[in-house]
Amino acid sequence: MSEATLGTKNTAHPAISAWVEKMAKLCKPDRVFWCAGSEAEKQFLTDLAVHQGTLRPLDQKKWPGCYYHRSSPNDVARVEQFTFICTPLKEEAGPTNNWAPPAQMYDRLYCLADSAMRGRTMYVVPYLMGPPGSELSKVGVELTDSVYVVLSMGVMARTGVLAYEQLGESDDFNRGLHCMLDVNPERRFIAHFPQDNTIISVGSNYGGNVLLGKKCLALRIGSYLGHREAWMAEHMLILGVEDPKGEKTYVAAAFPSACGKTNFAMMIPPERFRDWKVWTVGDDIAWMKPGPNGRLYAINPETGYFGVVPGTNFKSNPNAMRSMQRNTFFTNVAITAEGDIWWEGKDEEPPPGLIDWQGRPWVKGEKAAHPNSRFCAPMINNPALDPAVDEPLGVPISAIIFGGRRATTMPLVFQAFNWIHGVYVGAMMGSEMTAAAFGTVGQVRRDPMAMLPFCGYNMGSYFSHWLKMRKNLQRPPKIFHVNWFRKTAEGEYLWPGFGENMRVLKWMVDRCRGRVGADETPLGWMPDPSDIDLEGMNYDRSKLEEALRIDIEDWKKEVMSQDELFIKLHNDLPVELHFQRELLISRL
Ligand code: SAT
Ligand code: MN
Repeated sequence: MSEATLGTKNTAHPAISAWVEKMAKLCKPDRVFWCAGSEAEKQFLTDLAVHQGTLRPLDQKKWPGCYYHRSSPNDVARVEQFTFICTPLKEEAGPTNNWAPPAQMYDRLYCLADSAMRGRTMYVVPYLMGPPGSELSKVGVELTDSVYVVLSMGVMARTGVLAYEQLGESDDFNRGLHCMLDVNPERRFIAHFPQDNTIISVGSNYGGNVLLGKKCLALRIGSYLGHREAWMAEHMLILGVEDPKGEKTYVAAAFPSACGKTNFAMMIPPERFRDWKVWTVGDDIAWMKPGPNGRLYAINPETGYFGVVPGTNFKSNPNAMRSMQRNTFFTNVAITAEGDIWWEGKDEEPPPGLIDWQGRPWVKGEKAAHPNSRFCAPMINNPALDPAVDEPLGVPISAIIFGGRRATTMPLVFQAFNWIHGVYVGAMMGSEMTAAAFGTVGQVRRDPMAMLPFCGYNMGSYFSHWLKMRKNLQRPPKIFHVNWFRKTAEGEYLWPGFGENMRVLKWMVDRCRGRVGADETPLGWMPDPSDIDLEGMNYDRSKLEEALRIDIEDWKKEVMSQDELFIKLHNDLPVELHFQRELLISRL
């Protein structure tokens, strides 16, 4: 393909054509570039980004196909305070979301977008979330004036003309508009219009705010659509555990951000489990729907990993390290003049002449990489990528795992008595604030199902939706809660975590397959400590007993502290959750 034909209009779809025309009229770009998703196009856009200074090639011997990007220092993370759910009624967005009336927000954002692309190019990025041909997959079209976004979308989603094929003549596609503006936090909004299947994001260029297929479509709009269409959009990793006989069991797990979802999704079992294998389906998002045999099936709508870099090394997550070895974009890590990169927690010592994420010579004691610096890597690089990732039906989920970062109270693992109890357990999920985070140390920040920043409608209705889904499942997944982060009074971790989590995962798989017993406790079904395989591990069984201990006094406090969430959501909280709490109190 010659450069002249790159970017030419590539669909006659009436609704797409009309909408792009309308947005182009508003934003007034010098040029509209229609992305087709070809290799030639990717090369052309990469060269352009390098020429513009948006991307910088890394040392291509060491980091083939990898590029460096530095963001504005004020634009390094998601912005919950500027994220809006614009449903016609405030109650539809619920008490956990920022809300604005749709008409008012459209006015405000159209005003900001007016002429915003003068002198710039508007890229039209058609994309597909999910495997081609899957009933669960969704089509989106993102309009953006950022080449970095176009290229990152190419990693994270199936972009290009294949999206048109999935769409056919249907008008059911997500409309996403992204304008960088001057990347100013005062003009930064991430607005969702669920009833129009529309997203408008302005004033940012950070992944979670601008790769509109990810949190915006796959979770916020997705959860709204799932409620309407009887499926589930969840902030969950999906992995497959293969036992020595080759039998695979799939689990989905929800942990709040920064609790090791990517590490768990890419886990390498310890030596004792060398005949076992963990396969990654996804590390962040699961779309799930009842399927054959009354089971819940899940797809990963994404095609890449947008992971936190600091702390990632060949010990903590070898498969993530291999995933980012080529064709990866690194944002806000530290770099050298030779195009090598470094971050806190990398295997090697910092190289000489390091430039920090803000472009200044690095000074020891200062952050070299931003704590939320990211890699954007294609999933096909992952040596443990499950071939079923492209399966249109998805994979059958045997277990759903909830977890948080809790220094106290929460035992290493327990299994909910049933689905309704499990929904209660997921709804009360949370992390304890550490000294580094805002708030009081030890206070629990509730993050129901790890969806607090991502649920695109009323959280109470979202719980009801979870409860209703049970009716469409003859064989619902078992629900578990884990906590890898419990500490002794002296502040020492009771469980080593990382690959050793395989031992707990095996117990859960065995539970799903009816191969191991459990003790009934006030919290749920718990393992007899002797049922957790500790062989080949330099670890004291008394620590495991401590990690599994139920402290009744702590649990009384736990139940009391759930008041805050119950009061916040009381208008729409399903009664089942009240009853579950009462039952827990009576068991305690
Ligand atoms: O910040 S992002 O939403 O892009 C990533 C995450 O928090 O999972
Ligand atoms: Mn996430």
